[in-house]
Amino acid sequence: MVDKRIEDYIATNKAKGFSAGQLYTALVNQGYNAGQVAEALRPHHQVENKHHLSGKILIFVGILMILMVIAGVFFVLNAFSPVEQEVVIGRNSESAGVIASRGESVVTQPIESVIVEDLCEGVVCREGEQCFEGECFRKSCSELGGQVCGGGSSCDGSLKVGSDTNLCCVGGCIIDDVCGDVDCDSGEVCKEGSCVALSCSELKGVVCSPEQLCVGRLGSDCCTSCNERTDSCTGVSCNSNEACQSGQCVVMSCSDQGGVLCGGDETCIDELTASDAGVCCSGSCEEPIVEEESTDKEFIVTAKQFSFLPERIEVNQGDSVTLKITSEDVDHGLFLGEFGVQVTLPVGEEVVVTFVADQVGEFTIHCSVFCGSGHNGMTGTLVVS
Ligand SMILES: [Cu+2]
Repeated sequence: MVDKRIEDYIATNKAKGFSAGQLYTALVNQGYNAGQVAEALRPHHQVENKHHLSGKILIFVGILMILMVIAGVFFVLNAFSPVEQEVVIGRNSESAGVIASRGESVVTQPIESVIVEDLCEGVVCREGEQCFEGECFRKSCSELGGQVCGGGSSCDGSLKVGSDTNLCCVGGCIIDDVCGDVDCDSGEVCKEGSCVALSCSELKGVVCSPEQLCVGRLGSDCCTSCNERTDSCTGVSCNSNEACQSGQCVVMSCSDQGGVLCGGDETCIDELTASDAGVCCSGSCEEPIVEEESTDKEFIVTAKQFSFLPERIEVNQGDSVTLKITSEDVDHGLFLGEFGVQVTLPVGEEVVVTFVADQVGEFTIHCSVFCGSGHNGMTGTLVVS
């Protein structure tokens, strides 16, 4: 039981603003039992503690608000700084790529998956091919520095094997020359594919009158120059290979006729007339043509995933080579650019192709129709010796 005086003292002085600690010290100093004083002060002390507690909560809330203000300032500053983008690249760039824009959250992948996987490391492609994601593909013609020659033009340089088009020309295209293979006689010129006789003025000659002597015949009635006949030859008519001398027709020399004499075993391409020294040629003389020894060679070739059989074909230069190719399983193609061979091979159908092996060397035969995973390795070899 607490002393009534202690309670009165506390009630009186509490109202004056003394704290529980001060009241305790005063009452104990006055000789009151410390236990009773403490007992009487306990309710007041708890109230004070509550007051202390709410003060601490206020300080805590204050600090919390200051921190929130700092965080807010930091956020605003961050919002106006450049945004870093993170790009994740994997094997399939369409699905694996992530580009973060401002305000979006990015799910960061583990470091290992961010590293670009180099599937081409260690992959060795053939000439004209490049590695992409671990597989070799033929380069496009433009990547090979060439161009595909269109209709009316042909390749002036060499055809590059390995282009995706198979007909890639390195060295430029030239307009096809329709006179390229036309061989005209002397006194003629090729115009748009056919031979046309040159006019006398084009031959830088003159046409002599019947009263004149033709000197240096360039054509049937075209001469280098004309001489006036002597009186004795007036009215004398000679053959075209003759000239009148002192009233007589004399066979002219070959050079006077505007021709040449072929020597040795040369062949006269265009015989003019008999001259004083033998057969006079109006055109040029040709070395005798020695026929190249050529043989027809035929090969039965089978195409199947992923090889040509026989894998190696050996011929001699000049041989006319015929390949009879049949695909056994799926559609294939056969490309041999150096000899202009490019055929598709529908399955089960024999395709015959003939070409002249006019170059010496080893040439790779490619499959030109995509036929599966081993397509790029489907090759054969043509050896021309
Ligand atoms: Cu193929």
